[in-house]
Amino acid sequence: MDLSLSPEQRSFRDLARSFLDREAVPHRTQWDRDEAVDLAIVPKMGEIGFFGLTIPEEYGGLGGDYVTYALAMEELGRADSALRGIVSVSSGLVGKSILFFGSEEQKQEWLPQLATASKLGCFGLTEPDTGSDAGNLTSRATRDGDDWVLNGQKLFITNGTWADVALIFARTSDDGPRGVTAFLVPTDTPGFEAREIKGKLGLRGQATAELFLTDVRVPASAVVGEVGRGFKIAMSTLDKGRLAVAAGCVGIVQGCLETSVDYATTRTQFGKPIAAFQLVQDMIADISLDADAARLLVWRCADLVDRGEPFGTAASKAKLFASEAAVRAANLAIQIHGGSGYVDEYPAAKYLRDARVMTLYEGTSQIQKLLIGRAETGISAFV
Ligand code: COS
Repeated sequence: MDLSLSPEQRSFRDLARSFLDREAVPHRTQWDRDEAVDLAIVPKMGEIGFFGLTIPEEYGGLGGDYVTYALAMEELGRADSALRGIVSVSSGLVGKSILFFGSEEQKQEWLPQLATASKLGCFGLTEPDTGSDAGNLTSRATRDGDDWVLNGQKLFITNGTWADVALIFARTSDDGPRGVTAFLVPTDTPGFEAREIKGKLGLRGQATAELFLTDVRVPASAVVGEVGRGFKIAMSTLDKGRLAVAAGCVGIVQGCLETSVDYATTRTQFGKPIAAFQLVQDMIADISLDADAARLLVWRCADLVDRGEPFGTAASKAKLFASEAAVRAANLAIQIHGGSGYVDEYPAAKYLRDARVMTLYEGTSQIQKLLIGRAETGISAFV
């Protein structure tokens, strides 16, 4: 499905697809089994422009638009969501926080490295006791002379053990969300420790970690934006993050469609391809419809971002619909593949395992519904 894409947007999408079909698709099953992608692909993805797509040229990026970003995230989701996560956390959540809220010095130091993937970032918001209720996080930053000293724990942090820099959200006063501040912490700072979480259902090729901060000392220049404004940084960055997750989910739905059509048109039962059975076409039609609907919600949101319009609710709708659609599509893809869908020789099982977290992270489906409900009614169900 193409809708008013420019030649440049099509050409980046085609470049992304051919790169990923060559460099990622043949290896994704093994990476999934090994619980680690081959990190040699990361600088290659940096060269193609995945990490620098929406970073301005003056900071080493391509200065591209968000529709192109959505196309790139879709291709990553179709190929391997573990790779999509590495890009959207490092360049999306961390890079965008620095770009929109950081000092000139922070931009000069970190953006060229994040844009080319010579350095990776991780986003330290979630804690063991605060997931959805991010505004009540308990990690602390205490002023000590010109420095800040950070203590606390973070959980489920994508890129945690691979990152060179962590964007850590910590409490600088007891004022709920208004007492949270964002800090850029190089991960080789004494007292910073990352431990990988093993045994995940999906996204197994991606490093997910627990972070421990014990008397981590950073200078005042590590503060991103203003003291006490960290929650706003997290929330507005997550709005764009939700767009990236949604676009990745479109890629999962598209991948499920392609593998299902391929399987159903070649697998024969009762003397004909199973695609000739109406009940199989019913499932393929559902996946195809979800692909189009999710993609249109994603493109609508990306277009709003490109035009400088408010897009938070559109991002919640895209993320909610696309993530639920990805789970539905992967489940149907397994049904179409029968027993073959249950083993990793075909991609359907990995699509389902990877899709499952998409309705959880960067705001659960329930949080997205409450954000949409608040936007429609003007009444907050959070208080
Ligand atoms: N952009 C900019 N600012 C925002 C914002 C956004 N999208 N959302 C909230 N804010 C601001 C508010 O305007 C408010 O600012 P003031 O202090 O100036 O009034 C401040 O943040 C606190 O807002 P509030 O207390 O109303 O919080 P919300 O109700 O907006 O947020 C939810 C509550 C549950 C929606 C929020 O905590 C959330 O999104 N939780 C999910 C977190 C999440 O996605 N975690 C997964 C992370 S995986 S990396």
